[in-house]
Amino acid sequence: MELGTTLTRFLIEQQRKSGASGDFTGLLSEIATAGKIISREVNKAGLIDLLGYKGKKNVHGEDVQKLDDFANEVFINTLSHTGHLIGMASEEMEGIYQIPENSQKGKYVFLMDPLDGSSNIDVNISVGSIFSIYRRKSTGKQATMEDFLQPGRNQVCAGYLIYGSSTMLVYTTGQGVHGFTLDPSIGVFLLSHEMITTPSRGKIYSINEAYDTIWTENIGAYIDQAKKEKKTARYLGSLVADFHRNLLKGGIFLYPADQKNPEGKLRLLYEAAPLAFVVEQAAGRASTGHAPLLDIKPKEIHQRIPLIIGSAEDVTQAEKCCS
Ligand code: P6P
Repeated sequence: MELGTTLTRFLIEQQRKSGASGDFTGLLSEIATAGKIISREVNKAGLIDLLGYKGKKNVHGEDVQKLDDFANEVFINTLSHTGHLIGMASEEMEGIYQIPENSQKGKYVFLMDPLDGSSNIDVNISVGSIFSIYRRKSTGKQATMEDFLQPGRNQVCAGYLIYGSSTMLVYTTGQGVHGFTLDPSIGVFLLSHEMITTPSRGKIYSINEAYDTIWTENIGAYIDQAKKEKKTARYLGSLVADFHRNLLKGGIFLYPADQKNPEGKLRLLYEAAPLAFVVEQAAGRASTGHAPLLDIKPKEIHQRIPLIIGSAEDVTQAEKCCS
Protein backbone atom coordinates (compact mmCIF):
# COMPACT_ATOMS: atom_id res chain seq x y z
CA MET A 1 0.00 0.00 0.00
CA GLU A 2 1.47 3.40 -1.01
CA LEU A 3 1.72 5.36 2.28
CA GLY A 4 2.17 8.73 0.61
CA THR A 5 4.80 11.29 1.55
CA THR A 6 5.25 11.63 5.28
CA LEU A 7 6.25 14.94 6.86
CA THR A 8 9.59 13.43 7.84
CA ARG A 9 10.34 12.27 4.27
CA PHE A 10 9.26 15.64 2.84
CA LEU A 11 11.47 17.56 5.29
CA ILE A 12 14.48 15.35 4.52
CA GLU A 13 13.92 15.79 0.75
CA GLN A 14 13.53 19.58 1.19
CA GLN A 15 16.70 19.66 3.31
CA ARG A 16 18.61 17.69 0.69
CA LYS A 17 17.32 19.92 -2.17
CA SER A 18 18.10 23.21 -0.40
CA GLY A 19 21.27 22.02 1.32
CA ALA A 20 19.76 23.32 4.56
CA SER A 21 21.30 22.50 7.94
CA GLY A 22 18.45 20.36 9.18
CA ASP A 23 17.45 22.86 11.89
CA PHE A 24 13.93 23.18 10.49
CA THR A 25 13.66 19.41 10.05
CA GLY A 26 14.18 19.05 13.77
CA LEU A 27 11.94 21.94 14.77
CA LEU A 28 9.06 21.08 12.44
CA SER A 29 9.18 17.43 13.50
CA GLU A 30 8.74 18.51 17.12
CA ILE A 31 6.03 21.02 16.21
CA ALA A 32 4.22 18.09 14.58
CA THR A 33 4.65 16.06 17.77
CA ALA A 34 3.16 18.90 19.81
CA GLY A 35 0.30 19.11 17.33
CA LYS A 36 -0.49 15.41 17.71
CA ILE A 37 -0.62 15.71 21.50
CA ILE A 38 -2.81 18.82 21.41
CA SER A 39 -5.04 17.27 18.73
CA ARG A 40 -5.65 14.27 20.97
CA GLU A 41 -6.72 16.47 23.88
CA VAL A 42 -8.81 18.87 21.77
CA ASN A 43 -10.61 15.94 20.15
CA LYS A 44 -11.58 14.46 23.50
CA ALA A 45 -12.07 17.72 25.37
CA GLY A 46 -15.79 17.07 25.60
CA LEU A 47 -15.15 13.78 27.37
CA ILE A 48 -12.81 14.82 30.12
CA ASP A 49 -12.95 17.76 32.41
CA LEU A 50 -10.45 19.88 30.49
CA LEU A 51 -13.13 22.43 29.77
CA GLY A 52 -14.34 25.20 31.89
CA TYR A 53 -12.28 28.01 33.23
CA LYS A 54 -9.19 27.19 35.28
CA GLY A 55 -10.00 30.19 37.40
CA LYS A 56 -6.79 31.75 36.05
CA LYS A 57 -6.56 34.71 33.75
CA ASN A 58 -3.88 35.09 31.04
CA VAL A 59 -1.59 38.12 30.71
CA HIS A 60 -4.44 40.02 29.09
CA GLY A 61 -6.93 39.42 31.89
CA GLU A 62 -8.87 36.89 29.78
CA ASP A 63 -10.18 33.71 31.38
CA VAL A 64 -7.77 30.90 30.51
CA GLN A 65 -9.37 27.68 29.40
CA LYS A 66 -7.40 24.72 30.65
CA LEU A 67 -6.49 23.66 27.08
CA ASP A 68 -4.76 26.99 26.41
CA ASP A 69 -2.37 26.33 29.28
CA PHE A 70 -2.00 22.69 28.31
CA ALA A 71 -1.10 23.55 24.71
CA ASN A 72 1.41 26.15 25.89
CA GLU A 73 3.12 23.60 28.11
CA VAL A 74 3.16 20.98 25.33
CA PHE A 75 4.99 23.31 22.94
CA ILE A 76 7.48 24.34 25.63
CA ASN A 77 8.17 20.76 26.67
CA THR A 78 8.57 19.43 23.11
CA LEU A 79 10.58 22.32 21.67
CA SER A 80 12.88 23.20 24.59
CA HIS A 81 14.94 20.07 23.97
CA THR A 82 15.48 20.40 20.22
CA GLY A 83 18.74 22.31 20.75
CA HIS A 84 17.62 24.80 18.09
CA LEU A 85 16.03 27.49 20.29
CA ILE A 86 17.39 30.20 22.59
CA GLY A 87 13.99 31.44 23.74
CA MET A 88 10.21 31.35 23.29
CA ALA A 89 7.28 33.76 23.59
CA SER A 90 3.59 33.00 23.78
CA GLU A 91 0.17 34.60 24.10
CA GLU A 92 -0.06 32.66 27.37
CA MET A 93 3.18 34.04 28.85
CA GLU A 94 3.93 37.61 29.98
CA GLY A 95 7.59 37.71 29.00
CA ILE A 96 10.38 35.72 27.33
CA TYR A 97 10.78 32.04 28.17
CA GLN A 98 14.51 31.33 28.29
CA ILE A 99 15.62 27.85 27.24
CA PRO A 100 16.87 26.25 30.51
CA GLU A 101 20.62 26.26 31.22
CA ASN A 102 20.70 22.44 31.23
CA SER A 103 19.28 22.26 27.68
CA GLN A 104 21.32 22.73 24.51
CA LYS A 105 20.58 26.16 23.04
CA GLY A 106 20.31 27.18 19.40
CA LYS A 107 20.04 30.19 17.16
CA TYR A 108 16.26 30.63 16.78
CA VAL A 109 13.41 32.10 18.78
CA PHE A 110 9.92 30.56 18.66
CA LEU A 111 6.69 32.52 19.10
CA MET A 112 3.23 31.02 19.39
CA ASP A 113 -0.43 31.35 20.01
CA PRO A 114 -0.63 27.82 21.42
CA LEU A 115 -4.37 27.45 21.05
CA ASP A 116 -6.17 30.24 19.23
CA GLY A 117 -9.93 30.45 19.32
CA SER A 118 -10.11 28.26 22.42
CA SER A 119 -13.50 29.71 23.37
CA ASN A 120 -14.81 27.63 20.43
CA ILE A 121 -13.58 24.33 21.82
CA ASP A 122 -16.63 23.50 23.87
CA VAL A 123 -18.94 24.11 20.91
CA ASN A 124 -16.86 21.88 18.61
CA ILE A 125 -15.67 24.60 16.20
CA SER A 126 -12.18 24.13 14.71
CA VAL A 127 -9.35 25.80 16.59
CA GLY A 128 -5.63 26.10 15.89
CA SER A 129 -2.07 26.73 17.03
CA ILE A 130 -0.05 29.44 15.25
CA PHE A 131 3.76 29.60 15.27
CA SER A 132 6.56 31.83 14.04
CA ILE A 133 10.35 31.38 14.03
CA TYR A 134 13.10 34.02 13.71
CA ARG A 135 16.87 33.76 13.71
CA ARG A 136 18.13 35.43 16.91
CA LYS A 137 19.83 38.83 16.67
CA SER A 138 21.57 38.81 20.05
CA THR A 139 24.78 36.90 20.72
CA GLY A 140 24.71 36.43 24.49
CA LYS A 141 23.86 33.43 26.66
CA GLN A 142 20.17 34.30 26.77
CA ALA A 143 17.51 35.50 24.36
CA THR A 144 16.76 39.22 24.45
CA MET A 145 13.68 41.24 23.48
CA GLU A 146 15.57 42.29 20.33
CA ASP A 147 15.39 38.68 19.13
CA PHE A 148 11.59 38.77 19.23
CA LEU A 149 10.76 42.33 18.13
CA GLN A 150 11.61 41.75 14.47
CA PRO A 151 9.47 42.66 11.45
CA GLY A 152 7.57 39.70 10.04
CA ARG A 153 9.67 39.93 6.87
CA ASN A 154 12.53 38.39 8.93
CA GLN A 155 10.67 35.17 9.73
CA VAL A 156 12.51 32.01 8.66
CA CYS A 157 9.57 29.66 9.28
CA ALA A 158 5.87 30.09 10.14
CA GLY A 159 2.68 28.12 10.05
CA TYR A 160 -0.22 26.70 11.97
CA LEU A 161 -1.94 23.53 13.09
CA ILE A 162 -5.70 23.33 12.65
CA TYR A 163 -7.70 20.92 14.80
CA GLY A 164 -10.87 20.40 12.78
CA SER A 165 -12.60 17.60 10.85
CA SER A 166 -8.98 16.52 10.42
CA THR A 167 -5.79 17.82 12.01
CA MET A 168 -3.48 19.60 9.59
CA LEU A 169 -0.05 21.18 9.78
CA VAL A 170 0.51 24.01 7.26
CA TYR A 171 3.92 25.74 7.14
CA THR A 172 6.38 27.68 5.04
CA THR A 173 10.13 28.18 5.28
CA GLY A 174 10.04 30.59 2.35
CA GLN A 175 10.00 27.79 -0.22
CA GLY A 176 6.22 27.77 -0.74
CA VAL A 177 3.40 26.63 1.55
CA HIS A 178 2.81 22.95 2.23
CA GLY A 179 -0.04 21.20 4.08
CA PHE A 180 0.06 17.85 5.86
CA THR A 181 -2.94 15.93 7.17
CA LEU A 182 -2.65 13.71 10.26
CA ASP A 183 -3.58 10.06 9.78
CA PRO A 184 -4.55 9.35 13.40
CA SER A 185 -4.60 5.61 12.80
CA ILE A 186 -0.79 5.64 12.41
CA GLY A 187 -0.02 9.01 14.04
CA VAL A 188 1.73 10.35 10.93
CA PHE A 189 1.31 13.64 9.04
CA LEU A 190 0.98 12.93 5.29
CA LEU A 191 1.55 15.49 2.51
CA SER A 192 -1.94 16.45 1.33
CA HIS A 193 -1.54 20.01 -0.03
CA GLU A 194 1.84 20.59 -1.73
CA MET A 195 2.74 24.15 -2.77
CA ILE A 196 -0.55 25.80 -1.77
CA THR A 197 -1.42 28.96 -3.73
CA THR A 198 -4.47 31.06 -2.90
CA PRO A 199 -6.71 32.40 -5.74
CA SER A 200 -6.04 36.06 -6.62
CA ARG A 201 -9.72 36.84 -5.94
CA GLY A 202 -12.20 34.96 -3.78
CA LYS A 203 -15.93 34.75 -3.27
CA ILE A 204 -15.72 34.85 0.54
CA TYR A 205 -15.38 37.73 2.97
CA SER A 206 -14.86 37.10 6.67
CA ILE A 207 -15.45 39.86 9.22
CA ASN A 208 -17.47 40.37 12.41
CA GLU A 209 -20.07 42.80 11.08
CA ALA A 210 -21.46 43.35 14.58
CA TYR A 211 -18.75 46.01 14.97
CA ASP A 212 -19.62 47.96 11.80
CA THR A 213 -20.77 50.98 13.82
CA ILE A 214 -17.42 51.28 15.62
CA TRP A 215 -14.90 50.55 12.86
CA THR A 216 -12.38 53.39 12.76
CA GLU A 217 -11.65 52.90 9.05
CA ASN A 218 -14.09 53.03 6.13
CA ILE A 219 -14.28 49.22 6.06
CA GLY A 220 -18.04 49.47 5.58
CA ALA A 221 -17.46 50.80 2.06
CA TYR A 222 -15.46 47.66 1.24
CA ILE A 223 -18.07 45.35 2.74
CA ASP A 224 -20.76 47.09 0.66
CA GLN A 225 -18.62 46.46 -2.44
CA ALA A 226 -18.14 42.83 -1.45
CA LYS A 227 -21.91 42.39 -1.19
CA LYS A 228 -22.45 44.09 -4.56
CA GLU A 229 -19.94 41.58 -6.04
CA LYS A 230 -22.11 38.81 -4.55
CA LYS A 231 -19.34 37.56 -2.23
CA THR A 232 -20.63 35.29 0.51
CA ALA A 233 -20.03 35.87 4.24
CA ARG A 234 -18.24 33.19 6.25
CA TYR A 235 -17.07 33.97 9.81
CA LEU A 236 -16.38 31.33 12.44
CA GLY A 237 -14.79 33.55 15.07
CA SER A 238 -11.79 31.21 14.97
CA LEU A 239 -8.88 32.87 13.15
CA VAL A 240 -7.05 29.73 12.02
CA ALA A 241 -10.25 28.11 10.70
CA ASP A 242 -11.34 31.27 8.86
CA PHE A 243 -7.84 31.82 7.47
CA HIS A 244 -7.35 28.20 6.37
CA ARG A 245 -10.68 28.04 4.51
CA ASN A 246 -9.95 31.31 2.69
CA LEU A 247 -6.36 30.23 1.89
CA LEU A 248 -7.61 27.13 0.08
CA LYS A 249 -10.76 28.57 -1.52
CA GLY A 250 -9.82 32.23 -1.95
CA GLY A 251 -11.27 35.09 0.06
CA ILE A 252 -10.50 37.87 2.49
CA PHE A 253 -10.42 38.04 6.29
CA LEU A 254 -10.61 41.39 8.00
CA TYR A 255 -10.20 42.31 11.67
CA PRO A 256 -9.89 46.12 11.47
CA ALA A 257 -9.26 48.59 14.25
CA ASP A 258 -12.37 49.76 16.06
CA GLN A 259 -13.27 52.07 18.94
CA LYS A 260 -13.03 49.08 21.36
CA ASN A 261 -9.67 47.92 19.96
CA PRO A 262 -7.98 50.99 18.41
CA GLU A 263 -4.91 48.85 17.50
CA GLY A 264 -7.11 45.95 16.32
CA LYS A 265 -7.77 42.80 18.34
CA LEU A 266 -5.35 40.30 16.83
CA ARG A 267 -1.74 39.98 17.95
CA LEU A 268 1.03 41.02 15.57
CA LEU A 269 3.86 38.68 16.50
CA TYR A 270 2.17 35.33 17.00
CA GLU A 271 -1.08 35.63 15.01
CA ALA A 272 -0.92 38.17 12.15
CA ALA A 273 2.76 37.97 11.13
CA PRO A 274 3.00 34.16 10.80
CA LEU A 275 -0.24 34.02 8.78
CA ALA A 276 1.03 36.94 6.67
CA PHE A 277 4.24 35.01 5.86
CA VAL A 278 2.15 31.98 4.88
CA VAL A 279 -0.28 33.96 2.72
CA GLU A 280 2.47 35.87 0.88
CA GLN A 281 4.22 32.58 0.14
CA ALA A 282 0.86 31.38 -1.26
CA ALA A 283 0.64 34.44 -3.60
CA GLY A 284 -1.80 36.26 -1.31
CA ARG A 285 -1.40 39.55 0.61
CA ALA A 286 -1.58 40.77 4.19
CA SER A 287 -2.00 44.40 5.20
CA THR A 288 -2.73 46.63 8.18
CA GLY A 289 -4.93 48.61 5.77
CA HIS A 290 -2.09 51.08 5.29
CA ALA A 291 1.09 48.99 4.94
CA PRO A 292 2.20 45.43 4.22
CA LEU A 293 1.78 43.55 7.51
CA LEU A 294 5.24 41.96 7.24
CA ASP A 295 6.94 45.37 7.21
CA ILE A 296 5.64 46.37 10.66
CA LYS A 297 8.40 46.60 13.32
CA PRO A 298 6.90 45.38 16.62
CA LYS A 299 7.20 47.58 19.71
CA GLU A 300 6.26 44.89 22.23
CA ILE A 301 5.58 41.14 22.27
CA HIS A 302 1.79 41.30 22.78
CA GLN A 303 1.22 44.20 20.41
CA ARG A 304 -2.12 44.18 18.59
CA ILE A 305 -2.51 45.05 14.89
CA PRO A 306 -5.36 45.53 12.39
CA LEU A 307 -5.36 42.67 9.86
CA ILE A 308 -6.64 42.39 6.29
CA ILE A 309 -5.41 39.11 4.77
CA GLY A 310 -6.17 36.74 1.90
CA SER A 311 -6.54 36.89 -1.88
CA ALA A 312 -4.18 39.55 -3.25
CA GLU A 313 -6.70 41.50 -5.37
CA ASP A 314 -9.31 41.46 -2.60
CA VAL A 315 -6.80 42.80 -0.04
CA THR A 316 -5.67 45.54 -2.43
CA GLN A 317 -9.30 46.53 -3.02
CA ALA A 318 -10.00 46.66 0.74
CA GLU A 319 -6.90 48.81 1.35
CA LYS A 320 -8.28 51.42 -1.04
CA CYS A 321 -11.25 51.89 1.31
CA CYS A 322 -9.07 52.48 4.36
CA SER A 323 -8.98 56.20 4.97
P1 P6P B 1 -14.55 38.40 17.69
C1 P6P B 1 -10.60 34.14 19.01
O1 P6P B 1 -10.82 34.64 20.31
C2 P6P B 1 -9.89 35.23 18.23
O2 P6P B 1 -8.71 35.59 18.84
C3 P6P B 1 -9.63 34.75 16.81
O3 P6P B 1 -9.43 33.38 16.72
C4 P6P B 1 -10.88 35.20 16.08
O4 P6P B 1 -10.64 35.48 14.71
C5 P6P B 1 -11.28 36.47 16.82
O5 P6P B 1 -10.74 36.36 18.14
C6 P6P B 1 -12.79 36.62 16.91
O6 P6P B 1 -13.02 37.86 17.56
O7 P6P B 1 -14.36 39.78 18.28
O8 P6P B 1 -15.12 38.44 16.29
O9 P6P B 1 -15.27 37.43 18.58
